[in-house]
Amino acid sequence: MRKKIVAGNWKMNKTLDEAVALVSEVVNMINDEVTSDVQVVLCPPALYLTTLKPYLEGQSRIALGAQNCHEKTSGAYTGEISAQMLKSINVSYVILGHSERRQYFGETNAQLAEKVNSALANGLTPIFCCGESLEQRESGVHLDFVRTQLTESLFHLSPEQFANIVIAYEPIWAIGTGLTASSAQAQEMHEMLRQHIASQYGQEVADNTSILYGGSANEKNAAELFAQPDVDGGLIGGASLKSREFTTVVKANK
Ligand code: 3PY
Repeated sequence: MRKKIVAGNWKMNKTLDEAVALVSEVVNMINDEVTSDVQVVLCPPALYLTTLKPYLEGQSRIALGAQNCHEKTSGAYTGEISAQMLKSINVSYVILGHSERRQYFGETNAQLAEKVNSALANGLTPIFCCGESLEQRESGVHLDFVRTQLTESLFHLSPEQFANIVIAYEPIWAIGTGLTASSAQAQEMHEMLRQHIASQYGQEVADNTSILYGGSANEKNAAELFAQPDVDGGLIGGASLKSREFTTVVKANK
């Protein structure tokens, strides 16, 4: 049985005080209101992870994640953070390959394969992001493009390693634009992704892989997106920055 997951990608937002307040509120609301077995992952800026950790003590349903890591374990990489460092402060998840990292920092499928390796070697669960641009969708190459992202960054893994991967489909045209894929568009892509995983690793591995939808998912559209058979949750941007909205999205993943 695959896990239902709702992860909040805070991106480069919040001061420390605001981050502490948001985590405290989210923990209280989730504990008071969420009855399902959904796994919640909070991904604040890396700078705050150590400070926020104690607020999640004993909260097995709420884990911490980072938004990126470097592919090397240590060394002369000024300004970077490694998977080993994240593990040493007990972070559990790491978002890899968000389209903003691909677009603004030039991350490639090959580099992401190395980041995935480093994350897994250090016991982190990668939330691997994939997704096409509007031009790719309009020219009909979107399914192939996203398939290739998985093939080139993930398909060197063994089935045992792949079992630790979470996928997040985030169409670039729906990120920060207020546009969302329709539930039918999301389902079409997620179904294709699951088939693609099955073709490499077999149906059991594919059926056990959590595939999240991201890209302007919010409290209004989450329930319909999460109701799709191949949508196992969400990677939530703007709506994860407000405790009430985020909790409503988490509650929608029944
Ligand atoms: C969005 O919701 O826009 C995101 O990019 C989530 O990662």
